[in-house]
Amino acid sequence: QKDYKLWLQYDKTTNAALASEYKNQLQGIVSLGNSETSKISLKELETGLFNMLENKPEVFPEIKGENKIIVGSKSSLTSEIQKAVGSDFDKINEEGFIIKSISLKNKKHILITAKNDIGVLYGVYNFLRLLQTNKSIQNLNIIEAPKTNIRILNHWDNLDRTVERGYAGFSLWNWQKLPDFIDQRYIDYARANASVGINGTVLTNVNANALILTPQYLEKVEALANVFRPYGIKVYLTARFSAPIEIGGLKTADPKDVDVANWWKNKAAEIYKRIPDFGGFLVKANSEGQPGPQNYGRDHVDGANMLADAVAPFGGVIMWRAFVYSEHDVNDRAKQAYAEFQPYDGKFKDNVIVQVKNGAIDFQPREPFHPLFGAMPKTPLMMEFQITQEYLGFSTHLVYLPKLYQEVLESDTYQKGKGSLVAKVVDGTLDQHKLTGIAGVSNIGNDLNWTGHPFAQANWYGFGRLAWDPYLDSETIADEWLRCTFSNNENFIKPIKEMMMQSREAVVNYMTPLGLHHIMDTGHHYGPGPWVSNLSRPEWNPVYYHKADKNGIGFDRSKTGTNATAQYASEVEKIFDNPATCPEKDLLWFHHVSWDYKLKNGQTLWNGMALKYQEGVDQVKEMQNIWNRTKPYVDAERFKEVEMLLNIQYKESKWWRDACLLYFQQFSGKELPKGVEKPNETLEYFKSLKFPFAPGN
Ligand code: BDP
Repeated sequence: QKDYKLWLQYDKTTNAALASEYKNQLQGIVSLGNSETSKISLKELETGLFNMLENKPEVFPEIKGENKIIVGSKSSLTSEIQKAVGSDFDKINEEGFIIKSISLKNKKHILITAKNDIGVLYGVYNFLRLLQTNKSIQNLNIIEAPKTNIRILNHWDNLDRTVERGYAGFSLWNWQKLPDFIDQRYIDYARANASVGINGTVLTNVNANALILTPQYLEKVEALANVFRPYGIKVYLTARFSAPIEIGGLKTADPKDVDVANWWKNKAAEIYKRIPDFGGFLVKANSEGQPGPQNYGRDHVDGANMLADAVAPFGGVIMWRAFVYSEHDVNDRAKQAYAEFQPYDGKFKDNVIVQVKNGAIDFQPREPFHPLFGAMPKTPLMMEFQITQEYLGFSTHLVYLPKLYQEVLESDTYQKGKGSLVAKVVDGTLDQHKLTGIAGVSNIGNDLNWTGHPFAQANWYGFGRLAWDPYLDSETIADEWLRCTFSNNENFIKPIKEMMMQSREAVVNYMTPLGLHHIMDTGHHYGPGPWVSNLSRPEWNPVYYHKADKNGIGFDRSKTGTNATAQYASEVEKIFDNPATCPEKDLLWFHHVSWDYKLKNGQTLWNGMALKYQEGVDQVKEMQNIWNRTKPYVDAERFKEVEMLLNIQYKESKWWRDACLLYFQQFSGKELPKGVEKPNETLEYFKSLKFPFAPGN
């Protein structure tokens, strides 16, 4: 099955001129290392070249003749080759690589090298990508290194193999058969991650189960760690804060209690004995009912630092999440993480990194960047993106997320003046932090195609690429991914790339245009539910977020409202605070404006909003048209899959448009403007739809 192979299709190079250039320059492999990782590098090169060029490359133990591809880390290179590399090694870090056309005794070769074997493997994938994307391999001089240290997937996988917010089947981890049964998928998973530079995986849900820390499960975790290690991937676990009580037999989990601290120290020692390169813990504490230090009158710093001490002797890291909001302060949920965490700046131990979601609410189709970015200069902060599409149509809607990621990463926090991009917080350059990272909540399950939607593979791929380099352009990434996954044919690439690039704006338009947010139906977040108002916690209700009434719509977070805008640097605050300067895409996030409010295009807010909903639907229709024209360039199976999924997306986009407009119309009291299709159903009908078995709950 083609889509199992992800972006590692290694299809035959059909361009004859290029194929002969490649064959000419790649007359065999010289492989200099013999670690497990080196063997993977060699095998990958052999597989890639064999498939793309259709002849099995010969492998040599040493350099003979010319036009060889030489692979090996620095220490395996002869002094002559080292000389050819010159000072390039100084330009890369421990995971970086060099791909270079070199000349040895007047013979040309291509060298892939790095300080370590894992860098060589990254170099191999990068090199194969050149061929996959039909680039020239003459006069190569590529020097690359990842810009962040921790490039990690967060699996929200439960021990019973259900996946919270997972829409691609069950968890990959078969805990029952581990450690003895090593599913080939574990290896293929590691390979796919390594190919985009992902170097960590949190195996378990942030809503954690303490059982994972018992010997019975640690043995299984160890088996996975052994599989992932040669691919440069470290294993991390979520730590349930109350584990000392639940599995340790203690009466408390108070972080200031000596027995508790010792329990965690011993637990860490036990884990590191099995898994010497264990990455550390990800912790969700005192958030949405999870236990934490506040249960004992302590704070996040106490909790994080206690765990940090436990893993510090082994080089472990604590990723402590800032996703907190409490039912006791319902004035504005968007303000709470900042209010709680910002004062802790500088108080965490060196091996703690605070993990912050991209926006202040929760992975919405669009959110302004989280105000914590840039606001805790003395604390390493890592980005948390969601790859799984909890609020963006599950794995049914085609939404290219790197566009969203890029929008956040290139936002300017102004915390140190103009140019203080979120990306600079994330890569540590803004405040000179060594510990850096990007996390992505995984969209992977045991579906044959891994991610449910063939195009959701692009979100996994693109996440990895941006974690490696947060400054990459999402369009470049889409181009790469399409070529590696489908075809190099321009007749395919051009329209489909455009389709991907507009897909994110389409979902914003048909779900939550102009800064609306969190109006999905309740619990499962499937479909529209702007009317929901009966949940126990006010800030779980969509009505709390849109605040529609006779006077208008939107959440006033400006000075006249909750003053959330004051959490941003003054330059940003000023822009967001004034409806006239606030970007219209964020208007209703920050302002409650009247139905007659004039938008920049001259439309009233009501008309403009209705037209945006319609535009979203039209965009999906256009995506269908574009896809249908590519039939000649795609294998029948993937063509059909995407065709069917786009049909569902189209239906659901209309559902969103109609349900939301009918609901909001009750308040605006206005007719739909010309150009917006009339709903075929009533509001009552939409309200009556119930989905108790929606996936991912
Ligand atoms: C929300 C999800 C919930 C997660 C929570 C989190 O609805 O399932 O547990 O975030 O990130 O988006 O902890």
